[in-house]
Amino acid sequence: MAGDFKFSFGPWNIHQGADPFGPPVRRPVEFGKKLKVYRELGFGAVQFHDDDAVPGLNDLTSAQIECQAREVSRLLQSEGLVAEFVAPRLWEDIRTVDGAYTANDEKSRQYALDRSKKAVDIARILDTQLIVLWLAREGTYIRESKDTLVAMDRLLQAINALLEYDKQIRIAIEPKPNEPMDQSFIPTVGHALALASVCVSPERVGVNVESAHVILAGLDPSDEMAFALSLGKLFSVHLNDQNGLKFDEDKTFGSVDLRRAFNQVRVLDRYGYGKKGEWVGLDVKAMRTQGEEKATKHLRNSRAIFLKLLEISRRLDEHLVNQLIGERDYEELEYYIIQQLTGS
Ligand code: XLS
Ligand code: MG
Repeated sequence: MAGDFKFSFGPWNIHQGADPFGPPVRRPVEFGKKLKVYRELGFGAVQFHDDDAVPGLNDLTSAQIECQAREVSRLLQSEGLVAEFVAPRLWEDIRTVDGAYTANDEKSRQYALDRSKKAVDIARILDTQLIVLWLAREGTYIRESKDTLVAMDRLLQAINALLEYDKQIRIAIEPKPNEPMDQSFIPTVGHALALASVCVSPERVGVNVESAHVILAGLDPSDEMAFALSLGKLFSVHLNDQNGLKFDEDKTFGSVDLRRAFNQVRVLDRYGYGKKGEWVGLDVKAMRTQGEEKATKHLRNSRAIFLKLLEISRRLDEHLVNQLIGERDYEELEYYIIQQLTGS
C-alpha cells in the first residue's frame, strides 16, 4: 500500500523466457508458488487470464470450472490476495486463428463468446467484477480479409452480449495497435472509448492502458491515461516500457525512458487514480538472460521505480513549475524536471 497505491500483476509475468525463436530458458513455476511471491514483493492483487485460474477450461464442464475456480479463490484468501480482473484468453485456440469476436467464421465467433462467458463465470467466483478484453486477434493480416464495418459491429455485439450476460461486470478494453495481427481494429484508447460510448451500458465499459501498447501506436502513455482519466474511464493500467517500434517488449517500468515513466506516475497521482480501488498493474517480463532464481526482480524493480518516481513527483516545487509555465520558460522547466530526475 506504499504511497496510497496498491500493486498487481498476472501469473504470466513470472514466465519461462521463451520467445518465437527458441525454447524456454527457465523452468515453469507452479501457480501456488507464484502466489507466494506476491506479498513478498509488495503486491496485493492477481490479474488472471481465465485459464490461469482454470487451466484447460475448454475441456471442462461448468461444474468442474466452478469447482476449480473456488479452489483458486480459497488459495487467494489464504495468501491474503484478491483478484483484480479476469481476461478471456481468446488468442491461443485453433478456432481463433483468424479472429475471435471478429472471425469470419461463425462457429469461431460463437466459441469466442462462449469462452468469454466462462471467463465472466470465473470472475464471479473470484469475486471481481472487472473483465479485461485484450482484443489480440481482432484485426487483419491483410486489410481485404475482413470487412471493417462488419467487424466493428461484431465487436459491439460481443461486448453487449457480455454486459447483458452479467449486469454487474465492468469491461476494460486493452487497446494495442498491432501484434499478433498486422493491424488491429482497436489500436488506441480513443477507439476503445468510442466503442464503449455506443454499447448497451456505456458506464460499465472503460480501458486498461498498457504503456508499451501506447508507445507502439506512436503515442504518449501519460496522455492516453490522462484522456481516459478525464472521462472517468481508466479502469486499470499495465505499466511497462518499450524500446522503439518493434515487438511488444514488456520491459521493466521506466527502464527505457524514465521521464516518460515519470509523467505516467505524475498523471496517475495528480488525478486520483487508485482512489476508487483501482490497482497499479505491472505487465512486465524478465529478460531472457535472467536466471530462474532471480526472475522476479523485474516486478520488484518496476514497483520500486514507480515509488521513486512518485516521490519525485510529489516533491516537485509546483509553485516554480507554474511560474515557469506562466513565463513560458519551457527550457528552464525542462531543465528543472531533468534535475529532479537526476537527483541534482
Ligand atoms: C497483453 C497482456 C495480456 C492482457 C490481458 O498485453 O499481456 O495478457 O494484458 O489479457
Ligand atoms: Mg497487458
